[in-house]
Amino acid sequence: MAPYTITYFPVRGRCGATRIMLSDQGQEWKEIVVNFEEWMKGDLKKTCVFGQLPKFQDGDLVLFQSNAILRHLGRRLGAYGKNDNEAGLIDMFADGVEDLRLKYMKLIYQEYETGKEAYIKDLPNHLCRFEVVLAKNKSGFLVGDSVSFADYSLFEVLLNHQVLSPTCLDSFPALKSFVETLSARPKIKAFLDSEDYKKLPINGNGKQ
Ligand code: GTB
Repeated sequence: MAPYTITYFPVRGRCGATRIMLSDQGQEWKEIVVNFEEWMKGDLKKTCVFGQLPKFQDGDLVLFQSNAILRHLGRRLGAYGKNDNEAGLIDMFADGVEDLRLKYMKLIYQEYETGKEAYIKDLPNHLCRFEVVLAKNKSGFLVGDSVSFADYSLFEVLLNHQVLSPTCLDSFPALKSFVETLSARPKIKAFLDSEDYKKLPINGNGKQ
């Protein structure tokens, strides 16, 4: 039986990186899909610690907050660095990815019509931070020489940005290679090619 259960809306959204991570790590999980109508009844919301999804179960452990879920899986599956220093750096990059994700979500959910052009123009100023790190760390990962939860989070946010602006990585060779390399990892490739992945919209409002 799959030890993990994800309860979330029928979107990639805040579970995109978790699903990619679980796939790459050879894990199975169960999905409980909550449609908006069901959510609006309010019964499930009342049981969620912050009144929001995703909810993640690992046996008896129940977690909310997508980044706490990623960190938990990082510890559980050995994708949180080799030592405390690497873990600190991984946290730092994961928080940097979260900053970019929040900007992206603000665009998608609040400013898409009025702000898309300016967002894409400003995007290199954010992507260049990660480009520098990946160009320096020859392993192809953000930290050390193995994949971490921050890599999955960055990878997923970059996939979304390539949909928003297909050429956005053209001036960032290290980021481009990072996306190509992770996309080609056999378990990630199989997941990205799957109907389970393709059938889900990136965001809840249909914008991308
Ligand atoms: N910090 C939290 C985390 O990282 O997990 C943020 C979680 C969050 O924003 N959850 C949103 C939620 O539960 C869904 S993600 N919203 C319902 C509520 O607050 O009552 C974004 C999202 C928006 C809309 C849809 N949709 O319409 O299907 C799906 C996902």
